[in-house]
Amino acid sequence: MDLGNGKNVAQLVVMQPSLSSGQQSSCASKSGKGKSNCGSAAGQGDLSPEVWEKVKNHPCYSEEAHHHYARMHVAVAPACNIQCNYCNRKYDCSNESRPGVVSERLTPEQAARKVIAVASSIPQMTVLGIAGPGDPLANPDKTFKTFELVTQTAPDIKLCLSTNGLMLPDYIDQIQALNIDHVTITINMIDPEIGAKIYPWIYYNKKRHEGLEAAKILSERQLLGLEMLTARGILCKVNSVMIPGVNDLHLVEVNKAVKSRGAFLHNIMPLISAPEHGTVFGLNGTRGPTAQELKALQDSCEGEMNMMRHCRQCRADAVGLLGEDRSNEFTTEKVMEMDVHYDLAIRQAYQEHVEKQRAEVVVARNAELETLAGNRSNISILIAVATKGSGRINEHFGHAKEFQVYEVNTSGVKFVGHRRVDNYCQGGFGEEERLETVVRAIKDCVAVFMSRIGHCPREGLLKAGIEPVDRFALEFIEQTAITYFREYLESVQRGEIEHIQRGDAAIRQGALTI
Ligand code: CLF
Ligand code: SF4
Repeated sequence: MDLGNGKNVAQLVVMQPSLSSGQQSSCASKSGKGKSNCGSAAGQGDLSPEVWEKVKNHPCYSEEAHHHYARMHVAVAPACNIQCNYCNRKYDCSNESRPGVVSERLTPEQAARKVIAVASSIPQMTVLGIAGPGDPLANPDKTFKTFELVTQTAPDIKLCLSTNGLMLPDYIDQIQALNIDHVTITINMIDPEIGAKIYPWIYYNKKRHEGLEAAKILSERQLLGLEMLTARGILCKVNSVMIPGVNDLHLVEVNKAVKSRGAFLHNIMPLISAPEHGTVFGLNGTRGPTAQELKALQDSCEGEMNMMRHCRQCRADAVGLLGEDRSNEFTTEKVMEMDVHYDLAIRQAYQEHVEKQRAEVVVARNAELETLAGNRSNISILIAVATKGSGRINEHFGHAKEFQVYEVNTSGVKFVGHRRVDNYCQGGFGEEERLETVVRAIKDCVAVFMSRIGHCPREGLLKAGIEPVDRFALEFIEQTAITYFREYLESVQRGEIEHIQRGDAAIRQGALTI
């Protein structure tokens, strides 16, 4: 099938480095393990068909989908109506974005053209989000106009909105009328005393409010907006920034409050804080959480409610799979020069191909899980993985800019987070300093999987007590993580190795560029 740009579906498959030609070609019958889950379980589980349809290829609402499907953001919303102490207006919105200046602000017309250009080139791009760089609902005309224009040309693209929630109750009708099925609200507190430490002021009803009063209004509006959306069947995700010493303990209460109001997913993200960002928290030395502090809080909130653990705190103009950014390929200048041709059939054909690959991952994992049947142990390990996506181990150690972290025990395998690093290999040479940052980021892991690794970093990892594993190159992550765990457990049970509780690891806090 021709894409109109000289490429066909087969060529697009080859263009995606992470999409191998399918070493295993059986099809999944069913996936999922009962409970509706946005953790590692793939498949519909006990979600209704209607909800499954909304989440199945949304990379943020389904952890499993994020290995296969991409999102894009368009930066059409520059203004904001509140001030968060973790935000510097010169940078992207920290609700949804890492601190990095947005390259370009777009008009709705420019944004719509960009979306169509990306959708034509990246057929697994399934979601358009508007997340800043300010607040989308502080810029309602630009936000809704952009969604309207995109829907006219590309009705298959899911629409997604992320807001601080202050103006949300006023726009519920418009959100529903435009079929915006996914709304994220950033809720960092339900107690104004805590809110006053996070928000110095808000601008509401043509007036600036400060301190407790500001936090009270914001909290009431956020919770009201959440209730109104869920009453209409719109899927809501709640983002919370974990700020140690300010709201970390309180977020368990926030979790209960949003769960009781029907939120579908809770995404607790680490505070990104460094003096160079010029934020209040960055300048007053408020630190972000460690990897294990974040995981412990996420674990404690994980009950019936799904916790998101794969958020990349992406920029307001990010394009691509979560964790990658292809926005440089789609600058306004480049988009204007592109011969844009939107073909729904091509996109659907490509996505069918992705679905087959996705099913293979699940079948392989479930078959491997059977080999652990009857084996009960309290041992649980973390494994870091270098991957470019598609659920495979397909990244060279030296090229990895992040490692995905999986927890494995006799109950199964679960994605529990990711760690950003400086890639070890620089122009063909490894850098010792960079290896140290990698080790700091994954030192709570027993092993790290990669497609290839050089001699020096291999030795360095071994010295740090982390086993480098390249024997599973190009194979499925979850399946091989279970294989590795089974072998590890057998070695422990035979007394050949001793299982040692690992230490904590660092979440990278510096300025990020993706
Ligand atoms: Fe964008 Fe947000 Fe929609 Fe996703 S991002 S508006 S829900 S399409 Fe996703 Fe990025 Fe995390 Fe946001 S990884 S920052 S949760
Ligand atoms: Fe910054 Fe977003 Fe907070 Fe507004 S809502 S102050 S843009 S982090």
